[in-house]
Amino acid sequence: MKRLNNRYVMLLALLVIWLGFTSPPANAVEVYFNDFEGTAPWAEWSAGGKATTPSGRHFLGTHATYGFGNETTILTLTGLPNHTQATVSFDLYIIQSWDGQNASYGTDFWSFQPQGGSEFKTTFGIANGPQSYPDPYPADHPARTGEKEHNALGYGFYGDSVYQLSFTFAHSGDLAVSFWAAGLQGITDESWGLDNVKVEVNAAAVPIPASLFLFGSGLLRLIGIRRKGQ
Ligand SMILES: [Ca+2]
Ligand SMILES: [Ca+2]
Repeated sequence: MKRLNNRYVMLLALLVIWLGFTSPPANAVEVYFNDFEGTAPWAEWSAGGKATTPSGRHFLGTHATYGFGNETTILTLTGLPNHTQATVSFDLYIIQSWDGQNASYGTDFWSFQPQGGSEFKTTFGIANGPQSYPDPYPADHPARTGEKEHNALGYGFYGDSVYQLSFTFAHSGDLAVSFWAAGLQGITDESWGLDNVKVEVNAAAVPIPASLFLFGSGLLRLIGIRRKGQ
């Protein structure tokens, strides 16, 4: 009886190890990350090179210090694993005297949109408000609502905000997402940039192979026979 118990435990342990090695991968798979600390150019971006904040952080933008103005950049990724959903996360730098939908100095729009998907269009304010973020435009919130960092980037003219944004959407195939701003005053007055851009997809679960079921049922049958024979 003792021998059977030992064999039973050993077979069960083998089964657990086998299942452990062949179980489906975690749902979210990181397929892209860029903190823009490396060497430009980055061909996956339609516009933007290495920009540097006064505090010394490197980020994506077309202007060396200010990033982007009233411009669009598109991130394109190909050869992704099969998936049905994507998540794009990033830090958004809102730089200097943005005015939200202030009647005199706005409206300062910023937008994110996956190709073929719905647009998230909002406004940000630093010098003036109200701003729409964290909701889509139009909505009224005080300037800087939801910022993650306050004047951390070292800009002089009204300062800066860092926001952490994340969008999850139904998606398959190649990925193209656009980021743009419109309505801004001059580049030394109001600008923006991207940092720590991460893309994750929910890679399809790997089906458990039929041979594994046969192996498992074989083990159980073996245990059953031995037990009966005892
Ligand atoms: Ca960076
Ligand atoms: Ca403005």
